[in-house]
Amino acid sequence: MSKQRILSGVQPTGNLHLGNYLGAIRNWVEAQSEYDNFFCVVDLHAITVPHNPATLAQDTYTIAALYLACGIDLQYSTIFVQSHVCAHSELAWLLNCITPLNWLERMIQFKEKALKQGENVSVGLLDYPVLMAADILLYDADKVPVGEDQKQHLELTRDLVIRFNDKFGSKDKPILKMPEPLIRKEGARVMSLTDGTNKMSKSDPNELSRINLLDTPDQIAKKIKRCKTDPIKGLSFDDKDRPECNNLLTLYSILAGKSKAEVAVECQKFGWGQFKPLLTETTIESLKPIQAKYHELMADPSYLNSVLKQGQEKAESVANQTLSRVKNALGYLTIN
Ligand code: ATP
Ligand code: LTN
Repeated sequence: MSKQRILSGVQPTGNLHLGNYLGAIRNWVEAQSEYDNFFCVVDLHAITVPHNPATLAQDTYTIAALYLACGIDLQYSTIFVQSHVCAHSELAWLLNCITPLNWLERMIQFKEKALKQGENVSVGLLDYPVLMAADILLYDADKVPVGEDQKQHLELTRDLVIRFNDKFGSKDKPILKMPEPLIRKEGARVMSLTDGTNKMSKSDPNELSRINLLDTPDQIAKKIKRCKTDPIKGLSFDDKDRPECNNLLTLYSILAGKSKAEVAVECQKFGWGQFKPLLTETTIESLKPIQAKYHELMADPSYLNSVLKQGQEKAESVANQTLSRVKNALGYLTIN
């Protein structure tokens, strides 16, 4: 039997942080041998908020290199850049025309990001989930591994599949494949270091709120030293009044590869003065191999170029077939 297909992506909108790693990429890496995987750098999504043209290309390279540095293996996975495969934009347009406007207006991420943009909200920001649906559906993905924040977008994708297949397919001949979200419990929502009730995010203007995968040991030490804590003695998980404590213990547990129960026992009598150096050391050590591999890859742009070129070809061959299927179902004229 052929393997199930996975598709996921990250936007080149800044440095990858521990939330992106633990919520998404680490899970891609762990499961990759069981699936046929497509991982894209979603650069079309990156311009849905104001962006800097001078850094977009470099940021795209960085994310692709980090995929490899985190352990994405080309034996199992294809890495490509979203804008290199035109079918993404084209399918997004076709899906736009069957998407009710009010489905998009109620997306939480849209509402949150629109609030931050003030006057300057683009149509692209509203349309973001439709482009994401196109990314997923072009590859007939079975599973989409993402962090908790993307759950609503996956639900919209699933609603679009039902709507499209109802209108243009038949029960025994669905045009689009129904994808499932793959959201791991641990690490699905890493919180900000400066506010345990907000998710860690690339777009938070406060650098101290996140640990980036490429942070130096000094930066990591500084951020953990300054991170928000509480005055309660002893450390424990799952106390609703201690979101920061839960977040930092969770980070430690995942990065140290220890179970929650082990960490609960180890840290129950700790004060922050004892715990913070431990978390600092663990974080620095777990990021070291990723950083070393990243710098090695960035020193050889021709290799990275060839990876992305091959990725483009492989992605195109799958995506174009789906696009033709969709266009046929919609009744478009074809000429040979
Ligand atoms: P932005 O702040 O620009 O929206 P982001 O930090 O949310 O960016 P994305 O590129 O939107 O990052 O997300 C890439 C992947 O990382 C997605 O699967 C997303 O669910 C996951 N992710 C992002 N932030 C977190 C977080 N704090 N905890 C767990 N997973 C996260
Ligand atoms: N919206 C996602 C990024 C993204 C994505 C995708 C994830 C764009 N297209 C397709 C999974 C599958 C985010 O993490 N902000």
